[in-house]
Amino acid sequence: MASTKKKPDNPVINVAVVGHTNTGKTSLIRTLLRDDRFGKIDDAAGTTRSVEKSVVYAGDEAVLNLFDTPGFEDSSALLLALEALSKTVEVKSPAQLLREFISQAQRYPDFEQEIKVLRQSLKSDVLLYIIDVREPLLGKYSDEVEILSKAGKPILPVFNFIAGNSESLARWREQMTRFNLHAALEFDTVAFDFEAEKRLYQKLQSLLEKHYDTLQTLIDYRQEVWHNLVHAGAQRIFQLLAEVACFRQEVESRDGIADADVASIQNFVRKAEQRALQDLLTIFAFTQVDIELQQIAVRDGQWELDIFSPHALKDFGLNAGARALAGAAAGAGIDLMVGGISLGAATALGAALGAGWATLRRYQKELAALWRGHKWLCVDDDTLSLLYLRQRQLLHTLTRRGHAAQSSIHLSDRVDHALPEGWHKVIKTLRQHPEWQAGTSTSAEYRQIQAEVIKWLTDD
Ligand SMILES: Nc1nc2c(ncn2[C@@H]2O[C@H](COP(=O)(O)OP(=O)(O)OP(=O)(O)O)[C@@H](O)[C@H]2O)c(=O)[nH]1
Ligand SMILES: [Mg+2]
Repeated sequence: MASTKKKPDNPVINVAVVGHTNTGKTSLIRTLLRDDRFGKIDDAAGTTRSVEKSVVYAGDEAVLNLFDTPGFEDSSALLLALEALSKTVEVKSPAQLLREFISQAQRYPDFEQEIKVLRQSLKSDVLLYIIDVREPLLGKYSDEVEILSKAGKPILPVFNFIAGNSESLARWREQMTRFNLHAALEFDTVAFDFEAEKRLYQKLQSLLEKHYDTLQTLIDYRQEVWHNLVHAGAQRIFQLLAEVACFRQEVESRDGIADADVASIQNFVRKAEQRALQDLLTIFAFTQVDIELQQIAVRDGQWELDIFSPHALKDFGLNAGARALAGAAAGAGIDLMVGGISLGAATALGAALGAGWATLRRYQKELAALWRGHKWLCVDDDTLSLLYLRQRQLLHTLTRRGHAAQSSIHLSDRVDHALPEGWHKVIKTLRQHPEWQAGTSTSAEYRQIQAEVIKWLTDD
C-alpha cells in the first residue's frame, strides 16, 4: 500500500465508498485509481470482505484516501438492532449510537461486515453511496441510507449502471431527494471518461467546502494528465501516418512489379500499425482484460482484421470495389507513384492519356519519368484512410472507458467514418516527402501538418 504523504495544513480527505453489496464499489475505485489490479470484483454478492485503503495523488501529493468497504446485506435487520440498542443505552447523538453498537460488536456476529462499514463511515469525511439503479426501490435501501446518515457525514449518492436505464435513474434520483440528498452523481464505469471523474470531484467540492482548494488541485492535476495522455496518443497516430504515407520504394524492374515487393510493403504496413496499436494500449495502460471488455477487435496484440482485407475497408465505410477500379497499379493496398502523383489515387494517368494534349501536358513530367522508368511503389489512399480511421476509433475507445467494466457496450456503434477536411491534401503532402518518414523532421511544414492531424484527433 502506498504511503500517505501530505502537508499538515492540507489533510488528506477520507472517502468511504459504501453501499449495498454488488453495486460496483470496488469497480468505481479501480476506475478512479486507473488500476485494474485493485481489489476483487465479481458478479457475486459479498466480494469485498474487509476495508481496504487506496490513495489518489495529485503528483506526489496524496489527496484522497479511498476506503473500499464490504457491501450491506441485511440493512433492515441492522436498523432494527440499532433501534433496539437505542432503547437500552443512553446516547447523545446517532453517531454515538453507532459507536456504542460497534463497541458491542461481539454481540452481533451477523453484522460483522456492516460493522466494518459503520466504523469506516465514522472515521471518514464523506461517504460515496453507490447505487445500482437497475434495482427496484426497496425498503432495504432506505434503511441503508437511514443507517449511514447516523454517522453524521455528508453523503454523495452515486448512480451506477446508468447506461440504458434512464427511467429507473429518475426514480432513484427522486428517492434520494426525499432523503435530502440533493447532490448526486451519475457514473458508469463502462463509459467512464475524464469528464465523469471531474464531476465527481466537483460534487465533493460542494460537499466539503474546507477541502475545496485541495480538490481543485486534484482536478487541475488530473486534467493535465488526461490532456497529456490524449495528446501522446494522437501524436503516436500521426507518427504512424507519416511512417506509412511517406514511404516509397523505387521500382527497379522494367517489366512490371514483383509480387515479392508488394508483399514486403504490405508487411511493412502491418508491422507499423501493430507497433502503433501496442504503443497506444501502453500509453493508456490498457490490458488484455480491458481490450476484451471494450470489445476492441484485437487479438494477440494484432487487429483481428488485416488492414488489407476488403472487410476492413467495408467496416469503415470505404468502398472495397473502388480500390480495384481505381486502377491500383500494383496490387491490393499498394499504388504506383510516378513523379509526384500516385496513379490509383488520381486515376490520373489513365484519364490523362485519353484526355488530349492539354491534360497530357499537365502530366508531362510524370509521364516522362514513367517512360524513363522512375517509378515508386507507395501505400494507396484507402489503406492510409483505413489506418487513420482505425487508430482514431481506437483512441476514442481508449479515452472513454472504465477499468472495471465486466460487460461492455459497443463503443464502435458510435463511430463516425468521415475523414477530416483537408485529409487528402495532408496525404498528398506527406507522400511528397519521403525524408519525413523517420518522424524527426524539424521543418515548419512537417510540424504544421503534425499539429493539424493532432488537432483533428483531439478536437472531438
Ligand atoms: N455493466 C456494468 N457493470 C458494472 C459496472 N460497475 C460494476 N459492474 C459490475 O458489477 C459487478 C459487481 O461489481 P463490484 O465492483 O465487485 O461490486 P461491489 O459493490 O464492490 O461488490 P461487493 O464487494 O460484493 O459488495 C461486477 O461484475 C462488475 O463488473 C458498470 O458501471 N456497468
Ligand atoms: Mg467490492
